[in-house]
Amino acid sequence: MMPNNTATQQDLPEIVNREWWKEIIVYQLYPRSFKDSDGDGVGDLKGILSKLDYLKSLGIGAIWLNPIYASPNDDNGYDISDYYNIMKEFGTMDDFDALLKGLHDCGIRLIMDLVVNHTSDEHPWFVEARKSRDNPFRDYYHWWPAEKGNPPPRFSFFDPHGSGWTYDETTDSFYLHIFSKKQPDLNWECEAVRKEIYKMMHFWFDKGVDGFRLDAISYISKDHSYPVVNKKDLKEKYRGDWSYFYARGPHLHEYLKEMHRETFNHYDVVTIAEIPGIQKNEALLFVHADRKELHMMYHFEGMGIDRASKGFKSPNPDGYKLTDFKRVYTEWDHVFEREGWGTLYLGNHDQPRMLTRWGNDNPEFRSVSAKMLITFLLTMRATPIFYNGDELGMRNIRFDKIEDYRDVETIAMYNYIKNKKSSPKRFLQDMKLTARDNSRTPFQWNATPNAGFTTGKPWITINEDHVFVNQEAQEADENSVLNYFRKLTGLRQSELVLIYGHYTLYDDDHQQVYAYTRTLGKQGMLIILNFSKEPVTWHIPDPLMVKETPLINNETSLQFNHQANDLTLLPYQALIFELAP
Ligand code: ISL
Repeated sequence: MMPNNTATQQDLPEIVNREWWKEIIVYQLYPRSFKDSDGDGVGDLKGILSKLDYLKSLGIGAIWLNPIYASPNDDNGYDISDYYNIMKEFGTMDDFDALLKGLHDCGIRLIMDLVVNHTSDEHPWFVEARKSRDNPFRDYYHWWPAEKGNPPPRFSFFDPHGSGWTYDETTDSFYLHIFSKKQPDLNWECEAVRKEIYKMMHFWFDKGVDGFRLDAISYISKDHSYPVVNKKDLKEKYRGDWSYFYARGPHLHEYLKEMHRETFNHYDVVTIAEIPGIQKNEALLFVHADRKELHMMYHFEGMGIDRASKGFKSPNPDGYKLTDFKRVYTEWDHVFEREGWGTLYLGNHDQPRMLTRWGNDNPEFRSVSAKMLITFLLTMRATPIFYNGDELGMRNIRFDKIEDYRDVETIAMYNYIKNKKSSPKRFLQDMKLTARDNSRTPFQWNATPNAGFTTGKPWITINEDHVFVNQEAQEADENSVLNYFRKLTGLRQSELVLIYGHYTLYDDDHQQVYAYTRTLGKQGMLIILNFSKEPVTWHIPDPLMVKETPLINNETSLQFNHQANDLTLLPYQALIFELAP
């Protein structure tokens, strides 16, 4: 959906290079947990199709669909065994074609999630490759012959022993897997691999898909000498980030250019690249239009500011500082000030629920803080990527026991800690806040026992709070988070200033208030967000002048002393004012 604003490029000289993918709101849909149509407890494509009206009502421009290809599901579809088929639990290719058509008929584009750094160990390429050292597919993967001794250690978060190499007896060799041992890494140095991947990309583009979210794409090129990683360097120079040794290999940009030339270049499509560990000064290497590589990417810097310096995904006991939050998103805005284009997210299938993490999921503040976070996401200068369920204000489930978890990462790390003879008590406590399964619980459609998600036994426990947090109840309530979300998507779609307008931060060291303007030509908006549970009085900085009544207020009241230009914000209050001309 393009903004219905009729302004043209000529009217808006400040806007460079309008593109549809800069103007959409992306809705990330986790198919396993969205809607089950056949009662097997797992969401599926027909389920999504049955909810088209709902999707259309959201005002979104595209869906990023998590992987739906054939997969043994070691990592919920991020282990693909056949790129040309649909996962059995999710349905058939006919279902896919119907879904694609259904979405397009509603004006919603479809961005597929594609994993090309690795395949499943059940992919026929790997099944062949492991048969013998001279198998024609051997070179498709990374091997270390055992006669050379043990390979230089590589860490895997998805392995109970933490090892990124697994020994394979048949050929007396180790193979590399950055993720679980059922996810062997593809060897991109092998030309045949690259050709196969491009061929497969054409298959999906020819069907009409509108782009790919490219999983862990910076990992595809590696240093094939597998240098020994010096622990001190890893800690001090690379802040413990293993991605420096897995990712950004010597041929990365060469491959991305080739990929662009061979595939994206032939279609009107978009790519959203996941680039763990990316630094600001590297970003434009990936997404500067002139480089003809990728279109957009997402970074992880914001996801680190609430973490403790030690422990696996341990949260900082004091939460996060708003000043850090503002700094990260402001600096990333500046990266794309003139070239490239950013994305923005506060949660996804790899992160806990945004409400629990960045807002406040206590009943008293849940609705208002969810709306405040929505306001932030939909008013920044970057394509917002919104995770399903956040439009209802869904929150972390906070499992007590390891048996409740389904995620390969959480289970592997639990066993890793036990294998190290440490107590997993602290780990389980931390996971309540940070585990990925917190965001993977089923979508809450209504208050019935399985939340309207399935008639069978759900693959993962449904949050008990669905009795009061669900879509049906929120449809009926004009002040619901859901209806607020719709109001904001509508506003973003109708105001180019919210998409392309220049971003200016005010009061960067204020600990409670995040305030910024977006300006384009003569038009301007001031966004004021109280990120705290305390009320706060905030002075609108000179010389800014706003219109008397706000365009958006997530509360029912407003305390505005016009004479003094002071606002007293309620906890988590969010306001959008038009600037007075
Ligand atoms: O989720 C993470 C750690 O908890 C990330 O480090 C994540 O592993 C990394 O961002 C890569 O993520 C992607 O590839 C993984 C898959 O498990 C994730 O779901 C996916 O987003 C392996 O394919």
